[in-house]
Amino acid sequence: MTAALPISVHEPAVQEEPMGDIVARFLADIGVTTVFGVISIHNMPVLDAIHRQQRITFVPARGEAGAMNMADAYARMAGSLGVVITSTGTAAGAGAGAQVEALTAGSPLLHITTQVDRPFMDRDRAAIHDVPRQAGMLAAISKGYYRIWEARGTIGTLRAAATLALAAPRGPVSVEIPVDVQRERATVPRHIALSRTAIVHPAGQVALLADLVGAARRPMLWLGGGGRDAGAAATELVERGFCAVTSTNGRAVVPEDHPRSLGAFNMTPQAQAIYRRADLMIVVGSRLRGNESLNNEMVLPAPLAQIDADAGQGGRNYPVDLFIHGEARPVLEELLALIPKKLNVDPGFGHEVSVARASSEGALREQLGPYQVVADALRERVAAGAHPFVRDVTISNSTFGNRYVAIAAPHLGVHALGGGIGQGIAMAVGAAMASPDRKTIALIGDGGAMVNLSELLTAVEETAQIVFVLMNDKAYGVIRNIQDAQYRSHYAYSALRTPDFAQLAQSFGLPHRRVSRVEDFAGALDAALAAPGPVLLELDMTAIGPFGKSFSGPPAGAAGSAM
Ligand SMILES: Cc1ncc(C[n+]2csc(CCOP(=O)(O)OP(=O)(O)O)c2C)c(N)n1
Repeated sequence: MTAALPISVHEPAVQEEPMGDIVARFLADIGVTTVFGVISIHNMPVLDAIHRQQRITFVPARGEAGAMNMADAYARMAGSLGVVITSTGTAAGAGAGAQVEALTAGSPLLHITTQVDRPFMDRDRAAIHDVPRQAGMLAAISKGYYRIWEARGTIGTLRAAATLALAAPRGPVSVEIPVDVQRERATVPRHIALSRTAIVHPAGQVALLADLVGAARRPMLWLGGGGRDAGAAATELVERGFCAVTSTNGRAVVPEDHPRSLGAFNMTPQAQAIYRRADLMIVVGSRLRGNESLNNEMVLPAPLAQIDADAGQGGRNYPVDLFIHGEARPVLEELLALIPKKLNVDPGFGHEVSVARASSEGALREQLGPYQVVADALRERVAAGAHPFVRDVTISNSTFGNRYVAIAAPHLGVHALGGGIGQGIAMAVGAAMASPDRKTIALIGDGGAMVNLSELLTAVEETAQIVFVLMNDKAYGVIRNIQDAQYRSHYAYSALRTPDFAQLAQSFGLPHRRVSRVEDFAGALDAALAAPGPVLLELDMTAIGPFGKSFSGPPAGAAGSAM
């Protein structure tokens, strides 16, 4: 008698699939749940597969710039990979300004764009949608750039791109997929997962930093966006005796209301007096940006130490006594292990910092005039409600939104770090998609709103939980103030025809309320926060009147204005 052979039925490890399906499966397998973009003939194989597979929510934006801003804000809010899919040529170009913002802010973004068919690519043969030097454009605005030449390379290339985007220092990575490659089929592995890369900082360096800390009586931390993951360690350093200050991108790395922190009041005369008193500053993951350091001429404490995940940033903007190439969290954790539980620091310094902070806030309030009421109403609600707070480039944000209105955690603040107006509406949509349980508050201007108005429709279509607070002065207010200050009030090109926002919102199906008296703002804001879906809350600044003191850009260092 012969024993029956066991019959083994098993799935083959690999099977042939259309390339678009491979891309869609890759994204879902690595945990992507939401993708933003605009459909086009050159990306339809991928978007068709995303739709068929039903594992990912695709948010159709009205334009590529908006889609890019949405993916960027989503990534900042979720702390994970943001994904945007565009088409080749004009479409990839339309997203470029917004991708520059993602690059500036170090957002982990995967930009999947396309290319014409391979025989026409890079040859200036006038194929539709072609731009002959697209690769150069993408390389210039990306942390990394890849092209998928053949479908069998899809997984390897996408994995490399996503890993690079997520590795510190994070940033947007672009991948071009020629449309004929998207139509190919290939066999690729079935089980996909991403590995993470980490920087191992050199041994012995943190001990040198600990020596500096041991010798300091008034040590400070300057915390930037690179410190966002190091909140617990940074806050512990503050508890042990450090004082802190943050950049705009590093807001809330230590709690913004901590008595030993200047918050983001980082350039006031009071802050500068504190820097002159401090005897050590450790700069953690910050570029010390021009508009936050008087173009690097603001005097910072000595010695100055710097921790950064980007080796090339070492000493770039300020000469430093010690540079540690590493990631903020492991470096600060090692530092904590090397220093005492209570530092031997000047007991009065924390008090000086509290006074400087209060005095900076008081001076700011003076400048606001009637808008104190608006600033206070937002300040009372944003952190308490853990609302995501998205900010365009406006007078209201450059004065109070970027520092006076506290946020509850670093990821809850999204701001156009590169200074480009018009990104707030789309960023609010991306933030809201990442945070559906909390109402996102977006503080925007009428000038910025006009740039990407169409994305209000995306907000309506997605029932995004957003209150848009629109500061409508019917002008490019910042520009007008600069014209007052530097151009003898010659108002060239700064007046702005804006639509009747009530009518516009009605046609969009977007609830709208106009506030013409500041006293009505807090109540209107509460009603908007309580309403489902997006709401447009317009402040009629022409009725309310001007700020107490005009804001005409951050004070400039010798290199000129930083606006
Ligand atoms: C993309 C881009 N274009 C132009 C500018 C120059 N700019 C800086 S502020 C500003 C005005 C913004 O107007 P608005 O949104 O109404 O805000 P307000 O200044 O009135 O507070 C302009 C045009 C810019 N920063 N970014």
